[in-house]
Amino acid sequence: MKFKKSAVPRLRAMGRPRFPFHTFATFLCLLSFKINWAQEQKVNITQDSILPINLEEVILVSFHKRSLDSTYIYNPMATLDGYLQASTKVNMIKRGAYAWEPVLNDMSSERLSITIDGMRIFGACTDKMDPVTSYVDVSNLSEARITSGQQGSEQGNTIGGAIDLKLEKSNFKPTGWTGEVRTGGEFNNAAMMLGGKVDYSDAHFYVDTDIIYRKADDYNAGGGDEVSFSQYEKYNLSTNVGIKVGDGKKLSTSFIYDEARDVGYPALTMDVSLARAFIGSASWFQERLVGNFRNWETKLYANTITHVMDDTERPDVPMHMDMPGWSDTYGYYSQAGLKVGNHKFLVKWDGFYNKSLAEMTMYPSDSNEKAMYMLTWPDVRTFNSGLYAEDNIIIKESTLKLSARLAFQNNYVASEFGLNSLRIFYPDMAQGQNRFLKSVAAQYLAKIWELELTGGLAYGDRAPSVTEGYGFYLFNSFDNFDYIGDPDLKNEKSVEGNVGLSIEKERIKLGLEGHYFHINDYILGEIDSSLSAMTLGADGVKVYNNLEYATLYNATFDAEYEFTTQLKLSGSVSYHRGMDQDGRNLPFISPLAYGASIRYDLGIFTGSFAMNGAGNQVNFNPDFGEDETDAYTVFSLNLGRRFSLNDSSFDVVLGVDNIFDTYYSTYSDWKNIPRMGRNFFMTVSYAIN
Ligand SMILES: [Cu+2]
Repeated sequence: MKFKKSAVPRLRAMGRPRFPFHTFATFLCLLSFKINWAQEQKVNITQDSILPINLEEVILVSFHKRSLDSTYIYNPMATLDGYLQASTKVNMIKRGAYAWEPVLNDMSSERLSITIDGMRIFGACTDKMDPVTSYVDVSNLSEARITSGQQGSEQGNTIGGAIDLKLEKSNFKPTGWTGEVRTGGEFNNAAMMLGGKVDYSDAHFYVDTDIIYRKADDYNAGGGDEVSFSQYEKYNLSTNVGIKVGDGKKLSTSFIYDEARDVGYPALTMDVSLARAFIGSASWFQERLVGNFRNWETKLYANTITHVMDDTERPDVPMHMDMPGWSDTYGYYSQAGLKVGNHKFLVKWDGFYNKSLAEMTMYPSDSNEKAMYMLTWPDVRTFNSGLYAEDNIIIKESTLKLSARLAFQNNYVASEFGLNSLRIFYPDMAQGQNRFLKSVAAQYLAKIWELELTGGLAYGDRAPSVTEGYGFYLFNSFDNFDYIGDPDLKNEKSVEGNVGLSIEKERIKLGLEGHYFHINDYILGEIDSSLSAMTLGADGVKVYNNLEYATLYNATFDAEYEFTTQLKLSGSVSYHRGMDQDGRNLPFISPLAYGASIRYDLGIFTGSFAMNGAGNQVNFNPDFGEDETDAYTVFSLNLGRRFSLNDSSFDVVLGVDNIFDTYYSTYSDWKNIPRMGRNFFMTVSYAIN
């Protein structure tokens, strides 16, 4: 179960288990159909006669929104991690107060496709300290689109699903100049946030700029104990420019600079002195292409990440280490839509080239001994290019969506030194390697009276990640083993099915949803007792290998009751399970989780009271450092007030998370680091329209 320390977005009608209902926020859970092919356009669920078919959740992330309508409240303090955690589908693995790692269908980074406006980007940390989501801020975004399993294959090869973070753009709206400043604070960890934006937009041109600064000290767990090394500091600035070149033709660019410094990771043995990203793109859009093709969009992009780990602040380090990492990605995509009769097609061609390099230098405490140098990611070049197509077929009151992706991937170890190091274990290892990746999916949705039924079947595969294929003595502090990759791993192949059922009748909404994955050649580290660890104090070495298969499934039930349009009660419960072919538990599988909230929204005044919790983690795996995490339940409360002036507005939000100062940790807290104790927060924002 998740809970977050910061003021977070939350609140939606159909709540859910790991739902941190405890903050002010909002989100909108929509089963939405992609009507607009163009990247900038928002999903429109009302206009088309077609039923929604993607089991897609759209979380409104933007805090620039003015209106406190029934589905939207904003809390300027919320982090992107907080928003994602508020999602019904996403969990977050925490190693500290910053840079949580998203989990979808009990699968994380290497099994997901996480993109920023369709751009591929890869973290530069061998220890997963910098998920893609840590390189953007709420101030950059308008929404996060979450799709499950192969429904996410539009964004790239994936097993668990996709999260696409949409940048916020004025997009030629006739708003003229607008601006906003916002600030907020949290008492538990003396966190502060200061942000602002200035936008100009008219029918032919727009420019958006925003900037945000966040800083936090160590937080206190429930009961008052300080969690050392949980501080962080972050800056982010971004700008988007768009020019209308002619009728239906647009040129747009976006740029994000993100830098975090002095980030503590209490659950790990090292911290981060610098995590920095430059993320840029240029795109061309035109409404008409040849024939009946419409909404043609082509984007070129590049991003570069620098990640520097630091153990100099830690006491009693047995051996000091320097561990910098770099990840550069260059990519493109070009897509267009086509409507013929009751068919709606989308065709997309995409590709990226990534360069991942990470070093480790170990300095023995005896300064007469030589420092040891190795490449933990041996300058691995990944080239991936694929073709994606989907067809949405409308048949009376139902919709069938068929989709497929075929991609080619090449991996190449560019460092001779790194290659020779890996050849100690794999003497016949080739320097380069080609793979073909495939995905096919069918998703059906039908509406019968008030009942909405959906079901899907899909197949997809993925190549091993850089870590799984080429990692060299990567220490995992959770299970205390060094990990080594295997370049000859087979692709992981998933067969999945999903079913959903929802009823909406007058004031009641009920929903039931289930996902099942049978994954052949599931990649997991296994102990190789013939090898000895490099890291002092480690228990041994694990090598990534293909299990025969693994099965993962989850089911969620949620319900909502509307007393009046202003007062809503919602709740949910979810069950998750993940096992290998021998019935052995997989690591990081959620226990039973639940949540409920009551929410009041009168436009100028809003309030909510929420509860969430989880049962005992009965199905844990000690081989991966897990133990039985205890059950818990936490509560939160918040209140918001909007003051409207002439052409500006002023918002104040007050709240308290973890009201009873409960000491707890969840199954996804690295090494059981406790979550934040009672936390009062307050945010203030002022916007000029
Ligand atoms: Cu790191």
